[in-house]
Amino acid sequence: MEEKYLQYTPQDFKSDQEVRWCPGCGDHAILSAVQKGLPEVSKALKYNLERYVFVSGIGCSSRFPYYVDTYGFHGIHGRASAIATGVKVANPTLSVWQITGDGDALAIGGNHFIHAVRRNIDTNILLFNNQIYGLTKGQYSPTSPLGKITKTSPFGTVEHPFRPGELVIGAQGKFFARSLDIDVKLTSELMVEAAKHDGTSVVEILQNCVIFNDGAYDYITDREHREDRVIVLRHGEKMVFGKNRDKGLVLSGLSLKVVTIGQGGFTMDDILVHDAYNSNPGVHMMLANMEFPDYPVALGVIRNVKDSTYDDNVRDQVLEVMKDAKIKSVDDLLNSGETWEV
Ligand SMILES: Cc1ncc(C[n+]2csc(CCOP(=O)(O)OP(=O)(O)O)c2C)c(N)n1
Ligand code: SF4
Repeated sequence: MEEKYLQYTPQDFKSDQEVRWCPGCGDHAILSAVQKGLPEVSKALKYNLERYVFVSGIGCSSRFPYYVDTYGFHGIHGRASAIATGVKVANPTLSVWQITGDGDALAIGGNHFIHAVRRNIDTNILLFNNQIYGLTKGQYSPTSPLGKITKTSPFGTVEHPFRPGELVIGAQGKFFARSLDIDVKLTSELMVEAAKHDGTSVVEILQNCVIFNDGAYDYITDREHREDRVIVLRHGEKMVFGKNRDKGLVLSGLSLKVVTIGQGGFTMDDILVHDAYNSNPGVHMMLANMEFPDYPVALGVIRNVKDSTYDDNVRDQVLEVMKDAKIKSVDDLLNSGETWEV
Protein backbone atom coordinates (compact mmCIF):
# COMPACT_ATOMS: atom_id res chain seq x y z
CA MET A 1 0.00 0.00 0.00
CA GLU A 2 1.36 3.41 -0.91
CA GLU A 3 2.24 5.52 2.11
CA LYS A 4 0.00 8.55 2.55
CA TYR A 5 2.27 11.53 2.67
CA LEU A 6 1.40 14.51 4.87
CA GLN A 7 2.68 18.06 4.61
CA TYR A 8 4.64 19.37 7.55
CA THR A 9 5.77 22.65 9.05
CA PRO A 10 8.83 23.27 11.26
CA GLN A 11 6.46 23.28 14.25
CA ASP A 12 5.72 19.58 13.64
CA PHE A 13 9.37 18.78 14.35
CA LYS A 14 9.61 20.75 17.62
CA SER A 15 9.50 18.65 20.77
CA ASP A 16 8.16 19.78 24.15
CA GLN A 17 11.61 19.48 25.76
CA GLU A 18 13.34 22.53 27.20
CA VAL A 19 16.39 23.35 25.04
CA ARG A 20 19.33 23.38 27.41
CA TRP A 21 22.21 24.73 25.35
CA CYS A 22 23.92 27.94 26.51
CA PRO A 23 22.27 31.13 25.25
CA GLY A 24 24.05 32.15 22.04
CA CYS A 25 25.35 28.65 21.25
CA GLY A 26 25.44 27.90 17.52
CA ASP A 27 23.50 24.69 18.16
CA HIS A 28 20.27 26.73 18.47
CA ALA A 29 20.58 27.96 14.88
CA ILE A 30 21.36 24.44 13.65
CA LEU A 31 18.27 23.10 15.45
CA SER A 32 16.19 25.76 13.76
CA ALA A 33 17.74 24.87 10.36
CA VAL A 34 16.94 21.18 10.88
CA GLN A 35 13.35 21.91 11.94
CA LYS A 36 12.97 24.06 8.83
CA GLY A 37 14.75 21.51 6.63
CA LEU A 38 12.76 18.43 7.64
CA PRO A 39 9.46 19.57 6.03
CA GLU A 40 11.47 20.18 2.83
CA VAL A 41 13.07 16.73 3.06
CA SER A 42 9.58 15.27 3.59
CA LYS A 43 8.28 17.11 0.55
CA ALA A 44 11.22 16.07 -1.65
CA LEU A 45 11.20 12.41 -0.65
CA LYS A 46 7.57 11.98 0.43
CA TYR A 47 8.57 10.86 3.89
CA ASN A 48 6.21 10.90 6.82
CA LEU A 49 7.33 12.05 10.25
CA GLU A 50 7.33 8.48 11.59
CA ARG A 51 10.23 7.61 9.32
CA TYR A 52 12.77 9.90 10.95
CA VAL A 53 15.26 8.71 13.53
CA PHE A 54 17.86 10.97 15.12
CA VAL A 55 20.80 9.18 16.68
CA SER A 56 23.56 10.89 18.65
CA GLY A 57 26.60 10.13 20.77
CA ILE A 58 27.60 12.28 23.75
CA GLY A 59 28.37 15.98 23.83
CA CYS A 60 26.40 19.24 23.82
CA SER A 61 25.44 18.63 20.19
CA SER A 62 24.33 15.12 21.04
CA ARG A 63 21.41 16.44 23.10
CA PHE A 64 19.78 17.08 19.74
CA PRO A 65 17.41 14.05 19.57
CA TYR A 66 15.46 15.41 22.59
CA TYR A 67 14.61 18.57 20.72
CA VAL A 68 13.18 17.14 17.48
CA ASP A 69 9.82 15.43 17.68
CA THR A 70 10.91 12.25 15.89
CA TYR A 71 12.19 8.87 17.00
CA GLY A 72 15.55 9.33 18.66
CA PHE A 73 18.42 7.64 20.46
CA HIS A 74 20.90 9.49 22.70
CA GLY A 75 23.68 6.94 22.47
CA ILE A 76 27.10 6.57 24.04
CA HIS A 77 30.22 8.55 23.34
CA GLY A 78 31.60 8.00 19.82
CA ARG A 79 29.18 5.19 18.99
CA ALA A 80 26.44 7.03 17.11
CA SER A 81 27.62 5.58 13.78
CA ALA A 82 27.36 2.04 15.12
CA ILE A 83 23.82 2.63 16.36
CA ALA A 84 22.76 4.47 13.20
CA THR A 85 24.14 1.60 11.08
CA GLY A 86 22.09 -0.94 13.01
CA VAL A 87 18.93 1.16 12.75
CA LYS A 88 19.30 1.63 9.00
CA VAL A 89 20.24 -1.96 8.14
CA ALA A 90 17.42 -3.36 10.31
CA ASN A 91 14.86 -1.03 8.76
CA PRO A 92 16.01 0.49 5.44
CA THR A 93 12.80 2.51 5.05
CA LEU A 94 13.87 4.85 7.87
CA SER A 95 15.54 8.21 7.32
CA VAL A 96 18.44 8.10 9.75
CA TRP A 97 20.20 11.26 10.96
CA GLN A 98 23.33 11.06 13.05
CA ILE A 99 24.15 14.11 15.16
CA THR A 100 27.70 14.30 16.40
CA GLY A 101 30.42 16.72 17.52
CA ASP A 102 34.05 16.94 16.43
CA GLY A 103 35.10 15.12 19.61
CA ASP A 104 32.35 12.52 19.42
CA ALA A 105 32.89 11.75 15.72
CA LEU A 106 36.61 12.26 15.24
CA ALA A 107 38.27 11.46 18.58
CA ILE A 108 36.60 8.63 20.51
CA GLY A 109 34.34 7.81 17.55
CA GLY A 110 36.95 8.23 14.81
CA ASN A 111 37.09 4.52 14.04
CA HIS A 112 33.31 4.14 13.76
CA PHE A 113 33.05 7.33 11.73
CA ILE A 114 35.54 6.40 9.01
CA HIS A 115 34.11 2.91 8.58
CA ALA A 116 30.54 4.17 8.37
CA VAL A 117 31.70 6.53 5.63
CA ARG A 118 33.71 3.83 3.83
CA ARG A 119 30.80 1.38 3.94
CA ASN A 120 28.51 3.99 2.43
CA ILE A 121 25.54 3.23 4.67
CA ASP A 122 22.55 5.35 3.70
CA THR A 123 22.58 7.62 6.75
CA ASN A 124 23.01 11.37 7.09
CA ILE A 125 25.68 12.66 9.45
CA LEU A 126 25.50 16.24 10.72
CA LEU A 127 28.91 16.98 12.20
CA PHE A 128 28.83 20.03 14.49
CA ASN A 129 32.41 21.28 14.40
CA ASN A 130 33.14 23.78 17.17
CA GLN A 131 36.82 22.78 17.37
CA ILE A 132 36.53 22.05 21.11
CA TYR A 133 34.97 19.67 23.63
CA GLY A 134 32.01 21.74 24.83
CA LEU A 135 30.20 19.44 27.26
CA THR A 136 33.32 18.59 29.25
CA LYS A 137 34.26 22.27 29.48
CA GLY A 138 36.87 23.19 26.95
CA GLN A 139 39.50 20.55 26.22
CA TYR A 140 41.06 20.62 22.75
CA SER A 141 39.62 18.33 20.09
CA PRO A 142 40.99 16.71 16.91
CA THR A 143 39.85 19.76 14.92
CA SER A 144 41.37 22.43 17.22
CA PRO A 145 43.92 24.41 15.19
CA LEU A 146 47.64 23.90 15.80
CA GLY A 147 48.77 26.04 18.73
CA LYS A 148 45.28 26.41 20.23
CA ILE A 149 45.41 27.21 23.94
CA THR A 150 42.82 25.27 25.92
CA LYS A 151 42.49 23.72 29.38
CA THR A 152 44.35 20.62 28.18
CA SER A 153 46.87 22.53 26.06
CA PRO A 154 47.84 25.50 28.26
CA PHE A 155 50.86 26.27 26.06
CA GLY A 156 49.10 25.53 22.77
CA THR A 157 48.47 22.24 20.97
CA VAL A 158 51.43 20.68 19.21
CA GLU A 159 49.43 18.53 16.78
CA HIS A 160 47.92 19.10 13.36
CA PRO A 161 44.12 18.95 13.28
CA PHE A 162 41.94 16.67 11.20
CA ARG A 163 40.17 18.34 8.33
CA PRO A 164 36.79 16.54 8.29
CA GLY A 165 36.34 16.87 4.52
CA GLU A 166 39.77 15.39 3.85
CA LEU A 167 39.02 12.54 6.24
CA VAL A 168 35.64 11.81 4.62
CA ILE A 169 37.01 11.86 1.07
CA GLY A 170 40.07 9.88 2.19
CA ALA A 171 37.72 7.22 3.62
CA GLN A 172 36.14 6.96 0.15
CA GLY A 173 33.22 9.18 1.17
CA LYS A 174 30.74 9.94 -1.57
CA PHE A 175 28.99 12.98 -0.11
CA PHE A 176 30.53 15.89 1.72
CA ALA A 177 29.01 19.33 2.27
CA ARG A 178 29.72 22.25 4.59
CA SER A 179 27.65 25.01 6.15
CA LEU A 180 27.85 27.65 8.88
CA ASP A 181 25.62 27.53 11.96
CA ILE A 182 24.37 31.06 11.28
CA ASP A 183 23.39 30.21 7.69
CA VAL A 184 20.09 28.54 8.51
CA LYS A 185 18.92 28.62 4.88
CA LEU A 186 22.04 26.91 3.53
CA THR A 187 22.01 24.25 6.26
CA SER A 188 18.36 23.41 5.47
CA GLU A 189 19.18 23.28 1.76
CA LEU A 190 22.12 20.93 2.38
CA MET A 191 19.93 18.66 4.50
CA VAL A 192 17.66 18.10 1.52
CA GLU A 193 20.65 17.29 -0.71
CA ALA A 194 22.05 14.94 1.95
CA ALA A 195 18.70 13.19 2.32
CA LYS A 196 18.39 12.74 -1.45
CA HIS A 197 21.83 11.13 -1.62
CA ASP A 198 21.87 7.33 -1.38
CA GLY A 199 24.79 6.48 0.90
CA THR A 200 26.54 8.16 3.81
CA SER A 201 26.28 11.92 3.55
CA VAL A 202 28.38 14.06 5.84
CA VAL A 203 27.45 17.71 6.39
CA GLU A 204 30.04 19.57 8.44
CA ILE A 205 28.50 22.57 10.19
CA LEU A 206 30.96 25.13 11.53
CA GLN A 207 29.49 25.93 14.93
CA ASN A 208 30.32 28.55 17.51
CA CYS A 209 30.76 27.40 21.12
CA VAL A 210 30.12 30.72 22.79
CA ILE A 211 31.52 29.58 26.14
CA PHE A 212 34.71 27.63 25.40
CA ASN A 213 35.75 28.67 21.88
CA ASP A 214 33.89 31.86 21.13
CA GLY A 215 34.68 33.52 17.81
CA ALA A 216 36.50 30.55 16.27
CA TYR A 217 34.81 31.29 12.95
CA ASP A 218 34.43 35.07 13.22
CA TYR A 219 36.86 35.47 10.33
CA ILE A 220 34.28 33.95 7.98
CA THR A 221 31.00 34.73 9.72
CA ASP A 222 31.29 38.47 10.31
CA ARG A 223 29.11 40.38 7.88
CA GLU A 224 31.86 42.64 6.61
CA HIS A 225 34.15 39.89 5.35
CA ARG A 226 31.97 36.85 4.82
CA GLU A 227 31.40 37.18 1.08
CA ASP A 228 35.10 37.69 0.40
CA ARG A 229 36.17 34.76 2.55
CA VAL A 230 33.72 31.99 1.67
CA ILE A 231 32.62 30.47 -1.59
CA VAL A 232 29.25 28.71 -1.86
CA LEU A 233 29.67 25.91 -4.38
CA ARG A 234 26.76 24.76 -6.52
CA HIS A 235 26.99 21.92 -9.02
CA GLY A 236 27.17 23.18 -12.60
CA GLU A 237 27.94 26.78 -11.60
CA LYS A 238 31.15 28.80 -11.92
CA MET A 239 33.31 28.94 -8.79
CA VAL A 240 32.85 32.68 -8.26
CA PHE A 241 32.83 34.58 -4.97
CA GLY A 242 33.47 37.98 -3.37
CA LYS A 243 31.32 41.00 -2.53
CA ASN A 244 31.57 42.12 -6.13
CA ARG A 245 31.42 38.58 -7.53
CA ASP A 246 34.72 39.32 -9.22
CA LYS A 247 36.89 36.59 -7.68
CA GLY A 248 37.08 33.03 -8.90
CA LEU A 249 38.99 29.76 -8.79
CA VAL A 250 41.12 28.45 -11.64
CA LEU A 251 43.41 25.47 -11.95
CA SER A 252 47.07 26.47 -11.99
CA GLY A 253 49.25 23.44 -12.62
CA LEU A 254 47.94 20.85 -10.17
CA SER A 255 46.62 23.39 -7.65
CA LEU A 256 43.67 25.73 -7.29
CA LYS A 257 44.37 29.43 -7.50
CA VAL A 258 42.29 32.50 -6.64
CA VAL A 259 42.14 35.10 -9.42
CA THR A 260 40.37 38.40 -9.95
CA ILE A 261 38.17 38.35 -13.02
CA GLY A 262 39.28 41.10 -15.40
CA GLN A 263 42.82 41.21 -14.03
CA GLY A 264 45.99 39.37 -15.11
CA GLY A 265 44.28 38.29 -18.33
CA PHE A 266 41.65 36.17 -16.52
CA THR A 267 38.07 36.25 -17.79
CA MET A 268 34.91 34.46 -16.65
CA ASP A 269 35.67 31.78 -19.24
CA ASP A 270 38.76 30.72 -17.25
CA ILE A 271 36.84 30.13 -14.02
CA LEU A 272 36.21 26.50 -13.08
CA VAL A 273 32.70 25.06 -13.11
CA HIS A 274 31.86 22.98 -10.02
CA ASP A 275 31.27 19.30 -10.78
CA ALA A 276 30.10 17.72 -7.52
CA TYR A 277 29.25 14.48 -9.36
CA ASN A 278 32.80 13.77 -10.59
CA SER A 279 33.91 10.46 -9.07
CA ASN A 280 37.57 11.58 -9.17
CA PRO A 281 38.20 12.99 -5.67
CA GLY A 282 41.12 15.25 -6.70
CA VAL A 283 39.40 18.62 -7.11
CA HIS A 284 36.89 17.85 -4.33
CA MET A 285 39.75 17.22 -1.92
CA MET A 286 41.38 20.52 -2.87
CA LEU A 287 38.08 22.38 -2.46
CA ALA A 288 37.36 20.77 0.92
CA ASN A 289 40.86 21.68 2.14
CA MET A 290 40.81 25.35 1.14
CA GLU A 291 41.67 27.55 4.11
CA PHE A 292 41.66 31.29 4.70
CA PRO A 293 43.73 33.44 4.01
CA ASP A 294 45.10 31.64 0.92
CA TYR A 295 41.65 30.59 -0.23
CA PRO A 296 37.99 31.17 0.55
CA VAL A 297 36.42 28.48 2.76
CA ALA A 298 34.18 26.23 0.64
CA LEU A 299 30.53 25.86 1.64
CA GLY A 300 27.77 23.92 -0.13
CA VAL A 301 27.88 20.42 -1.58
CA ILE A 302 31.52 19.70 -2.41
CA ARG A 303 31.18 16.03 -3.37
CA ASN A 304 28.06 14.06 -4.36
CA VAL A 305 28.85 10.78 -6.12
CA LYS A 306 26.60 7.79 -6.67
CA ASP A 307 27.72 4.31 -5.60
CA SER A 308 26.20 1.15 -4.15
CA THR A 309 25.29 1.31 -0.47
CA TYR A 310 26.05 -1.11 2.34
CA ASP A 311 22.39 -1.44 3.32
CA ASP A 312 21.31 -2.27 -0.25
CA ASN A 313 24.17 -4.74 -0.64
CA VAL A 314 23.26 -6.48 2.63
CA ARG A 315 19.62 -6.74 1.54
CA ASP A 316 20.54 -8.07 -1.92
CA GLN A 317 22.92 -10.62 -0.46
CA VAL A 318 20.32 -11.88 2.03
CA LEU A 319 17.73 -12.24 -0.77
CA GLU A 320 20.25 -14.05 -2.99
CA VAL A 321 21.30 -16.49 -0.27
CA MET A 322 17.67 -17.10 0.71
CA LYS A 323 16.75 -18.18 -2.83
CA ASP A 324 18.44 -21.57 -2.48
CA ALA A 325 18.51 -21.82 1.29
CA LYS A 326 16.45 -24.49 3.00
CA ILE A 327 16.11 -22.28 6.06
CA LYS A 328 14.15 -19.15 5.19
CA SER A 329 13.03 -17.92 8.60
CA VAL A 330 13.79 -18.15 12.31
CA ASP A 331 10.90 -20.60 12.55
CA ASP A 332 12.54 -22.85 9.92
CA LEU A 333 15.80 -22.63 11.83
CA LEU A 334 14.23 -23.60 15.15
CA ASN A 335 12.57 -26.59 13.54
CA SER A 336 15.52 -27.60 11.38
CA GLY A 337 17.32 -30.01 13.69
CA GLU A 338 16.47 -32.38 16.44
CA THR A 339 13.80 -31.04 18.73
CA TRP A 340 12.57 -32.44 21.96
CA GLU A 341 10.06 -31.55 24.61
CA VAL A 342 11.09 -30.74 28.17
C1 LIG B 1 33.61 6.89 27.22
C2 LIG B 1 33.56 8.36 27.51
N1 LIG B 1 34.70 9.07 27.51
C3 LIG B 1 34.66 10.40 27.74
C4 LIG B 1 33.48 11.02 28.01
C5 LIG B 1 33.49 12.50 28.31
N2 LIG B 1 32.99 13.31 27.22
C6 LIG B 1 31.68 13.60 27.11
S1 LIG B 1 31.33 14.62 25.82
C7 LIG B 1 32.98 14.68 25.40
C8 LIG B 1 33.47 15.51 24.24
C9 LIG B 1 32.38 16.15 23.45
O1 LIG B 1 32.91 16.99 22.48
P1 LIG B 1 32.24 17.18 21.08
O2 LIG B 1 31.94 15.87 20.46
O3 LIG B 1 33.11 18.08 20.29
O4 LIG B 1 30.83 17.81 21.41
P2 LIG B 1 30.38 19.23 21.96
O5 LIG B 1 30.13 19.03 23.43
O6 LIG B 1 31.45 20.21 21.68
O7 LIG B 1 29.11 19.49 21.20
C10 LIG B 1 33.76 13.91 26.26
C11 LIG B 1 35.22 13.76 26.15
C12 LIG B 1 32.30 10.23 28.01
N3 LIG B 1 31.09 10.77 28.22
N4 LIG B 1 32.37 8.92 27.75
S1 SF4 C 1 29.31 24.64 26.11
FE1 SF4 C 1 29.54 25.46 24.03
S2 SF4 C 1 28.76 23.88 22.66
FE2 SF4 C 1 28.02 23.43 24.73
S3 SF4 C 1 25.98 24.37 24.83
FE3 SF4 C 1 27.46 25.83 25.66
S4 SF4 C 1 28.05 27.12 23.92
FE4 SF4 C 1 27.08 25.28 23.10
